[in-house]
Amino acid sequence: MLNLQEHPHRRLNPLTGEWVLVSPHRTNRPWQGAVEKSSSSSLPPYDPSCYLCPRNQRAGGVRNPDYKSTFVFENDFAALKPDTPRETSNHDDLLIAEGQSGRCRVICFSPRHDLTLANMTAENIRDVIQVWADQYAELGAEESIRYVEIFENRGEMMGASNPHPHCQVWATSEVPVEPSKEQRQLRAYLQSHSRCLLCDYVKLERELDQRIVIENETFVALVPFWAVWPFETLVLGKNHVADLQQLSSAQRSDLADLLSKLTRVYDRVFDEPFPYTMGFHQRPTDGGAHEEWHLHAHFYPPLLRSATVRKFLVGFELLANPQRDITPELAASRLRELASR
Ligand code: H2U
Ligand code: ZN
Repeated sequence: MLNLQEHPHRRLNPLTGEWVLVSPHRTNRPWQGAVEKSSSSSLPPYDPSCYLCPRNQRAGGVRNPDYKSTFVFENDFAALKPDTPRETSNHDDLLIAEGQSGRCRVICFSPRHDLTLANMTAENIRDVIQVWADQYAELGAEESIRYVEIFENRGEMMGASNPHPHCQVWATSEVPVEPSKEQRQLRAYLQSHSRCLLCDYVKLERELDQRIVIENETFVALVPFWAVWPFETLVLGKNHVADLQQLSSAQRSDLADLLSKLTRVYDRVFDEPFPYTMGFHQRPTDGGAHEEWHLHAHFYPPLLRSATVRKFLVGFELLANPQRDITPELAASRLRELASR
């Protein structure tokens, strides 16, 4: 009998169609690899050298306004530009390229340099959610924008360039790789089952109650059955909502409540600010109805067994498929225990 808490096995991610290898028996192996330095130093509420703090000058010379809550600006080093020619080139079906246009923006969550989602109030997080929804609508309404990706890199380990609470928005003229995979899978499931994959998934997880971390009226945070990162979570609505803009006022408050609780749980895992990349996947803005799309957010934190030991996707993971040792069920029970403190 296959025991998922004991025997090596692989699990299918139905959102991407990709597999992850789970090796529960391996959790006791010794570790003599890299130990990253822990980054907990207390920050001032205002840093005169921070390019995101109010009134300060950014690279390129523009000065930030004296903003009081959130602040959005065009990324001074944007990876995508609105006026790029969208031509394609194809050399013998082997060297294929397509011009990509788009826009990149930065959203500051707060004028306070020393805050994070975990120590902002739920009301302030709600203001941020409002800005996310507005940016999704505004950028998505542009003729050439087919997809809007909102994401936060938190902590030096994840490449955040600055501790000031902020996220990025990249709006692109094509649907990028990860949301494309999800779209294909969501569509195929809708066609074969006549129901939404994520509506069914959240219902099943709530019935089983093995991987749920926290939930409120509208949203659930759970460690997905197919999680790759040790403490990865998926935040999803109990009801079918396709994008941030469609959330009602009460649902936005519930999302703020959930994000506030989840980020606080994360900071308790190693009693240190918990690094992660998080971001939303939502309905493409290409004009399609996209009944298959169900708004959700992924949290991908790299930490493994302490604030200084991280997981790397190398070796077999880079050449074959991702692998994990601690089971998603164990990770969920650890997070759930921290949530109840
Ligand atoms: P990250 O911390 O996730 O790298 O986001 C910060 C972004 O801010 C980054 O994309 C931009 C960088 O290009 N930036 C500016 O737009 N202006 C600046 O003065 C510095 C950084
Ligand atoms: Zn700052």
